[in-house]
Amino acid sequence: MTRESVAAAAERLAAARDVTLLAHVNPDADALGSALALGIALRRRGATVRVAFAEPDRMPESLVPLDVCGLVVPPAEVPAAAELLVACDAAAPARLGALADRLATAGATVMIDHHASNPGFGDVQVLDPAAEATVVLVHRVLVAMGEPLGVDVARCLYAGLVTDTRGFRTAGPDAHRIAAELVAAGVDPEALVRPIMDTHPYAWLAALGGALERAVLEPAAAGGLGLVHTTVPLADVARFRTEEVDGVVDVLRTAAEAEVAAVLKQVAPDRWVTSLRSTGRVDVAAAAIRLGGGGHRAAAGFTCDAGLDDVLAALRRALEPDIHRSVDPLSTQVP
Ligand SMILES: [Mn+2]
Repeated sequence: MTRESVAAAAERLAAARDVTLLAHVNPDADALGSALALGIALRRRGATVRVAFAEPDRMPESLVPLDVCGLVVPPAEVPAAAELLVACDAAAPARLGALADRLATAGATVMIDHHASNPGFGDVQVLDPAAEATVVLVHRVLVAMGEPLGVDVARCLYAGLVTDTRGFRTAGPDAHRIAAELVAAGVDPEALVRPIMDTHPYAWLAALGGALERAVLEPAAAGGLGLVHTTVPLADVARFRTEEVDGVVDVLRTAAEAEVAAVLKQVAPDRWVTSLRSTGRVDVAAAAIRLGGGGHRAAAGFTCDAGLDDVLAALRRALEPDIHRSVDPLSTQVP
């Protein structure tokens, strides 16, 4: 990523009167934190601002406190032709879901993202796979705009930073320096982070216990580095928030015998959204891309329309070193 693209993004944003900021579908703290941090700063400057995402139909409950200005609007309120459209943390246009068509109709588009699988899109592309989170790039843009942070913007940035780095485990020196700046701006890390990362309804504990009980270790998978996988059934996906369901993989990944952890979430009878994690020796983004998904080397995901056994078979093949060149792992995707 170039200094020029950050400067170009800052210039467009500073001059904009009306800005539409989009997060990816099923937005996480990095996507919404990025969009809201920019949105709050731009609103402060007097611009008309809205933040939106195509689905689901409401904000993740734990992230609602970040939207102090009430910037999030339903997708129906996104203009058909936005003046300036900013895509945040979306690895590809398709990650904007039903709002991806707004890229073509917008007066100008800025893309801010840190996914290695991002092919590049938009008029201005702030894309840096070395950045730990998209909020790191948003921070650079805000600095280039000469914007003071303020506690509300700082909280949005911190939320994205702490979650995408799993509590700063994957954060480099720059990200730690940014964190120090955010705390100095007034962020209370424990008060901010606990509701986002460490708070679940009591009923979730039993459901989590079930998911862990169903865990299966396959030591020979992933080229002998090991795969541990489990499922979250439709009833639990429907009953609990993404804050609960998406946390299962963080427990599963602690299995020492497996390099790769996979949680298969049933979102419809024959539709599974799979979260993949690795400790770094296996590139799970490469496996996810083979299965139509994407992500990062150590954290990725894909969606499969198939029965559970077929999804698992496709996953095992996608994780095998070299085999993907001779076997199409998608061949069993649609039964
Ligand atoms: Mn991110």
